[in-house]
Amino acid sequence: MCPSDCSKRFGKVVVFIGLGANLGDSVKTIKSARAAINRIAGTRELAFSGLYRSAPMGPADQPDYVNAVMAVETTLEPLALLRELQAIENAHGRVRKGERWGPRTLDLDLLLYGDETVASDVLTVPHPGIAEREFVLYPLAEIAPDLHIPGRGPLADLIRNCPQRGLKVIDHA
Ligand code: A4P
Ligand code: MG
Repeated sequence: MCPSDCSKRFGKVVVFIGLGANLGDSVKTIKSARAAINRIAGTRELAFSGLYRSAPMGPADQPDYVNAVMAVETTLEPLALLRELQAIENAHGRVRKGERWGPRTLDLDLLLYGDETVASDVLTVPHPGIAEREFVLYPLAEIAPDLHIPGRGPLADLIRNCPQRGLKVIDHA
């Protein structure tokens, strides 16, 4: 017989991934990362937001960012998925210089993993910045307006508390 938590262990989980880039051809990189995420075993795209441009959060002496949010369903556990995302970052020329919020060719953040919370040395889910970042909240609302963020509340409430400051849609797939 199936154990009580079998749907979580054997089923698919809906996951939201934040994509960001601000070095090189950022639009091309985001599109290439989307294709690479679709090639992860047991993982399939459900929705992809428009591409948004925004001023950098953090050090100002870096180019504007291109951001998007992608919904997938996956059979992978959170840590296995994080490793896949980091491999895709690396394959797109990501260099980690240790500078907080410094420029990067590609950043893939695991924003939400179903309604689970994860708090370990290497992974925090929901992503700690999810509630304050316009470049996450607005693309998220475009593809999942009714979302509830574990521990933070309805996405619609978070959006109300996060006015748009120069975020621009630049492309729709
Ligand atoms: N990690 C923990 N939780 C997570 C998670 N939910 N998703 C750990 C992904 N990684 C997670 O990440 C550092 C470590 O965080 C990883 O080794 C992983 O184990 P990193 O990608 O190597 O470094 P980082 O991205 O510089 O750090 P951080 O603090 O995650 O930065 P953020 O939050 O990703 O912010 N401005 C605009 N306009 N748009 C942006 O997209 N992005 C950033 C980076 C700064 N400014 C930005 C944007
Ligand atoms: Mg990151």
